[in-house]
Amino acid sequence: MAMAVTVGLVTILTACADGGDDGQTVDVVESEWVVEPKPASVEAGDVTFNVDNQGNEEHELVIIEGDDPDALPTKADGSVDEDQLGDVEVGHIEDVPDGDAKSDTFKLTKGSYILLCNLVDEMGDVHYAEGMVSAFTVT
Ligand SMILES: [Cu+2]
Repeated sequence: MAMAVTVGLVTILTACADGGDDGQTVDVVESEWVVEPKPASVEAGDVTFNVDNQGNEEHELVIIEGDDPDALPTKADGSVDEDQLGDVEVGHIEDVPDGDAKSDTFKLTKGSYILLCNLVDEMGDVHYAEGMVSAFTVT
Protein backbone atom coordinates (compact mmCIF):
# COMPACT_ATOMS: atom_id res chain seq x y z
CA MET A 1 0.00 0.00 0.00
CA ALA A 2 2.75 2.46 0.95
CA MET A 3 4.58 1.48 -2.25
CA ALA A 4 1.64 2.43 -4.47
CA VAL A 5 1.37 5.88 -2.87
CA THR A 6 5.09 6.56 -3.42
CA VAL A 7 4.95 5.62 -7.10
CA GLY A 8 1.97 7.93 -7.63
CA LEU A 9 3.81 10.87 -6.08
CA VAL A 10 6.88 10.37 -8.26
CA THR A 11 4.70 10.41 -11.37
CA ILE A 12 3.13 13.73 -10.38
CA LEU A 13 6.52 15.36 -9.67
CA THR A 14 7.92 14.20 -13.02
CA ALA A 15 4.93 15.59 -14.89
CA CYS A 16 5.41 18.99 -13.24
CA ALA A 17 9.12 19.13 -14.05
CA ASP A 18 8.59 18.46 -17.75
CA GLY A 19 5.33 20.23 -18.37
CA GLY A 20 4.32 23.55 -19.82
CA ASP A 21 5.92 25.95 -22.26
CA ASP A 22 7.71 27.90 -19.56
CA GLY A 23 10.17 26.69 -16.98
CA GLN A 24 12.18 24.50 -19.33
CA THR A 25 15.65 23.64 -18.12
CA VAL A 26 18.82 22.79 -20.02
CA ASP A 27 21.83 21.36 -18.22
CA VAL A 28 24.98 22.51 -19.97
CA VAL A 29 28.09 20.54 -19.03
CA GLU A 30 31.30 22.39 -19.84
CA SER A 31 34.94 21.33 -19.64
CA GLU A 32 38.08 21.41 -21.80
CA TRP A 33 36.94 21.45 -24.57
CA VAL A 34 33.24 20.72 -24.76
CA VAL A 35 29.88 22.45 -24.41
CA GLU A 36 27.25 19.77 -24.01
CA PRO A 37 23.59 20.86 -23.65
CA LYS A 38 21.07 18.30 -22.40
CA PRO A 39 18.62 18.35 -24.01
CA ALA A 40 19.94 19.95 -27.22
CA SER A 41 16.43 21.03 -28.21
CA VAL A 42 13.60 22.76 -26.32
CA GLU A 43 10.34 24.51 -27.12
CA ALA A 44 10.14 28.29 -27.45
CA GLY A 45 9.64 30.18 -24.21
CA ASP A 46 11.58 30.77 -21.03
CA VAL A 47 14.61 28.51 -20.92
CA THR A 48 16.82 28.18 -17.85
CA PHE A 49 20.41 27.21 -18.60
CA ASN A 50 22.30 25.53 -15.75
CA VAL A 51 25.97 25.78 -16.62
CA ASP A 52 27.91 23.05 -14.81
CA ASN A 53 31.64 23.63 -15.17
CA GLN A 54 33.25 20.23 -14.70
CA GLY A 55 36.57 21.38 -16.14
CA ASN A 56 39.77 22.65 -14.61
CA GLU A 57 39.49 26.28 -15.60
CA GLU A 58 36.94 29.07 -15.87
CA HIS A 59 34.34 28.91 -18.64
CA GLU A 60 31.21 30.80 -19.73
CA LEU A 61 28.15 30.34 -21.91
CA VAL A 62 27.26 32.61 -24.83
CA ILE A 63 23.92 32.00 -26.56
CA ILE A 64 23.82 33.13 -30.18
CA GLU A 65 21.04 32.91 -32.76
CA GLY A 66 22.40 31.19 -35.88
CA ASP A 67 22.81 27.86 -37.57
CA ASP A 68 26.47 27.71 -38.59
CA PRO A 69 28.96 27.52 -35.69
CA ASP A 70 31.84 27.94 -38.15
CA ALA A 71 30.51 31.12 -39.78
CA LEU A 72 30.74 33.47 -36.81
CA PRO A 73 32.84 36.64 -37.12
CA THR A 74 36.18 36.22 -35.34
CA LYS A 75 38.85 38.49 -34.00
CA ALA A 76 42.56 38.20 -34.87
CA ASP A 77 43.11 35.79 -31.97
CA GLY A 78 40.42 33.42 -33.26
CA SER A 79 37.79 34.13 -30.62
CA VAL A 80 34.32 35.22 -31.69
CA ASP A 81 34.00 38.98 -32.20
CA GLU A 82 30.96 39.60 -30.02
CA ASP A 83 30.88 43.28 -30.99
CA GLN A 84 29.93 42.23 -34.52
CA LEU A 85 27.12 39.94 -33.40
CA GLY A 86 24.65 42.62 -32.39
CA ASP A 87 21.16 41.35 -31.68
CA VAL A 88 21.89 37.70 -32.43
CA GLU A 89 23.68 37.36 -29.10
CA VAL A 90 20.64 36.61 -26.95
CA GLY A 91 22.21 35.49 -23.70
CA HIS A 92 25.43 35.35 -21.71
CA ILE A 93 26.34 33.59 -18.48
CA GLU A 94 29.78 34.91 -17.58
CA ASP A 95 32.63 33.72 -15.40
CA VAL A 96 31.72 30.22 -14.23
CA PRO A 97 34.66 29.09 -12.07
CA ASP A 98 35.99 25.53 -12.42
CA GLY A 99 33.99 23.10 -10.34
CA ASP A 100 31.16 25.60 -9.98
CA ALA A 101 27.74 26.13 -11.54
CA LYS A 102 25.69 29.16 -12.60
CA SER A 103 22.15 29.57 -13.95
CA ASP A 104 20.17 32.16 -15.84
CA THR A 105 16.90 32.24 -17.77
CA PHE A 106 16.38 33.63 -21.27
CA LYS A 107 13.29 33.93 -23.44
CA LEU A 108 14.05 32.11 -26.69
CA THR A 109 12.06 32.16 -29.91
CA LYS A 110 11.89 29.36 -32.45
CA GLY A 111 15.12 28.92 -34.41
CA SER A 112 18.65 27.60 -34.51
CA TYR A 113 21.16 28.62 -31.87
CA ILE A 114 24.85 28.25 -31.13
CA LEU A 115 26.15 27.77 -27.61
CA LEU A 116 29.79 28.55 -26.97
CA CYS A 117 32.48 29.63 -24.57
CA ASN A 118 34.36 32.66 -25.83
CA LEU A 119 37.14 32.90 -23.27
CA VAL A 120 40.80 33.21 -24.17
CA ASP A 121 42.79 31.99 -21.19
CA GLU A 122 46.24 32.78 -19.80
CA MET A 123 47.79 29.95 -21.80
CA GLY A 124 46.45 31.56 -24.98
CA ASP A 125 43.89 28.82 -25.57
CA VAL A 126 40.90 30.13 -27.51
CA HIS A 127 38.07 28.06 -26.08
CA TYR A 128 35.76 28.50 -29.11
CA ALA A 129 38.52 27.40 -31.49
CA GLU A 130 39.38 24.45 -29.21
CA GLY A 131 35.86 23.12 -29.72
CA MET A 132 33.73 24.71 -27.00
CA VAL A 133 30.81 25.26 -29.36
CA SER A 134 27.59 23.34 -29.84
CA ALA A 135 24.38 23.54 -31.85
CA PHE A 136 21.08 24.08 -30.04
CA THR A 137 17.53 24.11 -31.40
CA VAL A 138 14.34 25.84 -30.25
CA THR A 139 11.17 24.47 -31.82
CU1 LIG B 1 35.82 28.04 -21.83
